Amino acid sequence: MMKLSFRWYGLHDSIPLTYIRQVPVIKGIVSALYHIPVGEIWPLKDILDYKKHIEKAGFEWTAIESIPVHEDIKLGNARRDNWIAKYCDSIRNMGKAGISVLCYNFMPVFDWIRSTLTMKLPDGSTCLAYNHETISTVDFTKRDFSLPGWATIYDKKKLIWLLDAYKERSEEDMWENLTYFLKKVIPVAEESGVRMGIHPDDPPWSIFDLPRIIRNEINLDRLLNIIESPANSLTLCTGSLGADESNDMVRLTDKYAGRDRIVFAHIRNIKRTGPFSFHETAHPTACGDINVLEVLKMYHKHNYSGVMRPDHGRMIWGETGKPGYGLYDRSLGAMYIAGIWEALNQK
Ligand code: DNO
Repeated sequence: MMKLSFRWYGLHDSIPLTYIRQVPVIKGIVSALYHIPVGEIWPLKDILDYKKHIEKAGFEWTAIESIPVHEDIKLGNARRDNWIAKYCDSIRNMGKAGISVLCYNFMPVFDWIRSTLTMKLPDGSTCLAYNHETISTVDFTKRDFSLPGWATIYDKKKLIWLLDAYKERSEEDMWENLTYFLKKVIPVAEESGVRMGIHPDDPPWSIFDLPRIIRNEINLDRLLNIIESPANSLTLCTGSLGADESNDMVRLTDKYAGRDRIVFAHIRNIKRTGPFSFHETAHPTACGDINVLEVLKMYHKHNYSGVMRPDHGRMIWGETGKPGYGLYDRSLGAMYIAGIWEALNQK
């Protein structure tokens, strides 16, 4: 049974679990311990308390998204062993708590990035959008450069320091550092009953000259080949990879679900607006360039039993909240996915 889930940002999320409970098809919650600083160990007790809270609301905690990977690990700095040991302890603890899916990413400095968080669509809703020209003109040498609001986890000084550090890292260095990390954490994940699913780079190309490697089929194959283990798997995100036209999401879903190397499915739709530019859309196939129906057929064909969630939605009905993570449009997305899944089950 595929586990349809909903991402929830914890006690500070403006959306309470009781609201998510009213979306009839949602069985699981995807979340993280947001109070633990990047790199530090997730204590078993904190995981168990949070899990209890989620279960009391009537859900299973189906996946952790994410335990962030410390920049020292991605950079291959001397201190990485210390952070990797802590990462391993967090994996052990989640395993002890009975949570078996871990999403993470290996993007340098930035997680997903957009040029605007409030692009207006013709129907009056707003969405996140990415325009490469706008992003390329951000000048980090200017003291007053600005990025969309959420990209402020680092202060400007630290950000510039990090960007400089990555100037000396090539894509091959990133592969080396990822391999080093996986060789240490995957055996621990195996022992702990945890499957890790790397999230692709979003968007799937280089930004600000940073080396980004999880962005196409060749590289996904390379990643999976580093360790042939179910614990070394994918979070397949249709909207991230699909922003690049050459990533055929139907075929890739078929391929990787067929090999049981997807542990977490992110269903998001986007519309490409030019080379290296796109905006996000509502989930249905007709709204964007991702054939969501065919993607779901592939998951169904391979009896996918992992976690799935509607990813980024638009802001509709006047809702305000975390960019991409409002309640309303993601709920519509969940209903759409569940409807298709039910129909596929009838065949
Ligand atoms: C964006 C998300 C990502 C994802 C991380 C996983 O909305 O899909 O932020 O959670 O990249 O580590």
